Amino acid sequence: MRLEIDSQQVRPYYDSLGDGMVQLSFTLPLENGPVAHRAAMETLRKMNLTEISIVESRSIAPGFTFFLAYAKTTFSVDAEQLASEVELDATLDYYEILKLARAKLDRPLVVVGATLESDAHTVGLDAIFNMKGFAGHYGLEHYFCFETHNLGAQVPFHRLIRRIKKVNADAVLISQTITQKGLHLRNLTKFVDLLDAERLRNKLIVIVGGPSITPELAKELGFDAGFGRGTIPEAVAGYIVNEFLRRRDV
Ligand code: B12
Repeated sequence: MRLEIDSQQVRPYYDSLGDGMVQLSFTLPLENGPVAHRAAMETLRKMNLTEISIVESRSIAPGFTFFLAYAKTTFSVDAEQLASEVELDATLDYYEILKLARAKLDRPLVVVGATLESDAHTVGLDAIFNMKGFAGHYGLEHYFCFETHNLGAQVPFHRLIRRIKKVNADAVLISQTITQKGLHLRNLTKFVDLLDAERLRNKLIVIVGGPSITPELAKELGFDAGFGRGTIPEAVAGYIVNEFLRRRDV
C-alpha cells in the first residue's frame, strides 16, 4: 500500500502517519523525585508540546536526572517550500573533475588539511582526504590534480599557518567536530583572523567541515565554503577546482 504524504504539511510521527509525536531526552540538574518530574513536565509544556508522557527518569549522578519523554507537536512544515529554497546539488563526479582538471589546470593544487587546536576527531577529515575515500568515493589523495598535506589531529594555529606558507597552499581544509560551549566558533573565527593578519586570507580557498557545519554558518564565520554531515569527497574536490578556476579566470 502506498501512503499519501502531503509534502506541504509534514509532521513527525511515531504510531501513525501525521500523529505529530516526538521523542526527547534531556537532563535536569535536580535530584530524581516528584519535583524533578514536575520540572521536566513544565519544561516540555514550555516547548508547546502536548500529550506529554515521561517514560523514563533516571538518576545519573547526585543531583542530576535524565528524562526520556514522548509528546505531541502541534505544527507542520512545508517541505515543498523548503525544496524550492535549497540550492540544487551540482556535484561533479570523480571522472568529470579529473577531466576538468586535465583540460584547465597546469599544475596540481596544493591542499592542506587539519583538525584545529584541541579537536581530536580526524575520521571526517580523513574521509575527505584518504586515498581509499569514504562510502565508495575516492578521497582527495586519489586525484592527480591535488598535492595533499593532511596534518591530522589537534594542530595548533601557528603550526597550520606555518605549513600553509611553507607549501604555498591553494586551499586549506579545517575540520571541527567539538561544539561544546561554542568552541568551534571561537577556533574558526580566530583562524580566519590569523589568516587576515598574515595577509593569507585572500590568497587561499578556505573551507571548513564537520557534522555541525552548514554552508551558511561557514560564510558567516568568514570561510569560502562549509560542508556538513554526509559530505562526499567529490563535493569538496569539485568545489576546490571550480573555485580555483573561477578566481584565476576573472
Ligand atoms: C569517534 C569519536 C571519537 C574518537 C575520535 C577518534 C578520531 N581519530 O577521530 C575519540 C574517542 C578520540 C573521541 C573523543 C571525544 N569525543 Co567524540 N565522537 C566520536 C563519534 C563516536 C564518531 C565521530 C566520527 O568519526 N564520525 C564519522 C565521520 C565520517 O563523520 P563526520 O565527522 O561527521 O565527518 C563527515 C562530515 O561532517 C564532513 N566533514 C568532517 N570534517 C570535515 C572537514 C572538511 C574540510 C570537509 C570538507 C568535510 C568534513 O565530511 C565527513 C564525511 O561525510 C561521535 C559520535 C557520532 N556518532 O558522531 C563522538 C562525538 C563527536 N564526540 C564527542 C565528545 C564530547 C568527545 C569528547 C569530548 C569525549 C570526552 N569527554 O572525552 C572527546 C574529545 C576529544 C577531543 N579532544 O577532541 C561528542 C561531541 C559533542 C559536541 N558536539 O561537542 C560526540 C557527538 C558524541 C556525543 N554524542 O556526545 N570521539
